Amino acid sequence: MTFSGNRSLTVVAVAVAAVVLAACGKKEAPVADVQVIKIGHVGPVSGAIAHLGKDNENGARMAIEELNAAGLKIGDKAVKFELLAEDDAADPKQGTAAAQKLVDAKVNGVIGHLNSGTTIPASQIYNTAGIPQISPSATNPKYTRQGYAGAFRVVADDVHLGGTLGKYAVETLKGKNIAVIDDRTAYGQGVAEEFKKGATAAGGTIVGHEFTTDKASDFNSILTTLKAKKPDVVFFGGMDAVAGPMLRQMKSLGIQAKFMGGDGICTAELAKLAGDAMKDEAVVCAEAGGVEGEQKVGMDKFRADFKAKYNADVQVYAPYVYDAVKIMATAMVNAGSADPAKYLPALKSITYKGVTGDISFDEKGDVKNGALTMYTYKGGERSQIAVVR
Ligand code: ABU
Repeated sequence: MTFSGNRSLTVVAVAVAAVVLAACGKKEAPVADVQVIKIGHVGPVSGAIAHLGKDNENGARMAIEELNAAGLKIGDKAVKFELLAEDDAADPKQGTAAAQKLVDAKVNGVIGHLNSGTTIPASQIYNTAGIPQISPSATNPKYTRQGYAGAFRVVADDVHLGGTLGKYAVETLKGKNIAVIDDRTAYGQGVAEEFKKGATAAGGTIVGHEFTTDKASDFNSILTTLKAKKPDVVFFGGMDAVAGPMLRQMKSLGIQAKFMGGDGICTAELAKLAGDAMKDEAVVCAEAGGVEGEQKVGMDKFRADFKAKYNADVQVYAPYVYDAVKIMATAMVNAGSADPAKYLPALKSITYKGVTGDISFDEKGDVKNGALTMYTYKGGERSQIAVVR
């Protein structure tokens, strides 16, 4: 597709009828043209994973506030960034409705959505409208494989994530008989299939694959079926809101297997959702990004600042959203324009040092050299195992 739209900035001629009170009397300040740059953000801030949507949205808010405090200029104009935050409730239909609303509002760019199942259908709408989109967390590979010039992602995809976890299940956890469950969403299904490929290639045997939904709360039937196959590892492709109750029911049924999942379960909240069903080091998951060495200083500071500001721990992806907003703004500054057609080339070629690491994009729009961070849980807290590439 081409980005032909000559989207004019929402240039709000803010007639700053500012009155300067000087010692000698009142003087009119010069009229200032302030460009309002609209950044859309979409995630589920209602429903079962609202805690994750709020985490992402707060990451965006933090970045926007800092950009405005920095008093940026784009070209020779002072700018003010405005966040247009929409709720898609992790539902594909609500996702496309939110996307259309942002297009109608003439946003200059979009950060989101959180879920693959909403990001992929929404990306078609942004692409048609010529609006660049950076997803901070959708990991289904299809998102950046549709040939859309304006689709970017700052995290690794499910091929990397699922494949690495599958290999880990066999080579490190010594899993031989491996059971799989997925929630049939674009994310859950995709990451489970990649996990199976990775586990099988490493010599593991998939003894069963059962299915649930992203709204289910009763897993007794599928867990009973899988228990009969004596798995030593159970992998779940889905989100933490389902994984928590699933872990509780595994405990009730006496299933001793290690529990694994992708980034969707790898949250601060999972330990609370699972309660006493989560034994130390019995759960292994991976975030689709990560930093090591000196870069940890910036990430640690971000986490501390975030906690101080929102009185909440980072769940998973707030730092990635924060970086995504700053990357989009940096591309606008570099291009001297917030017109999508003008700043898109600067976004494609960006090199950016963020709190989540060094970010640049490959020809598809995926982050180059994406990392994964493997975690387990100890004492109800996420505990890092290793950063792998
Ligand atoms: N990547 C995990 C959660 C978001 C998604 O891809 O659906």
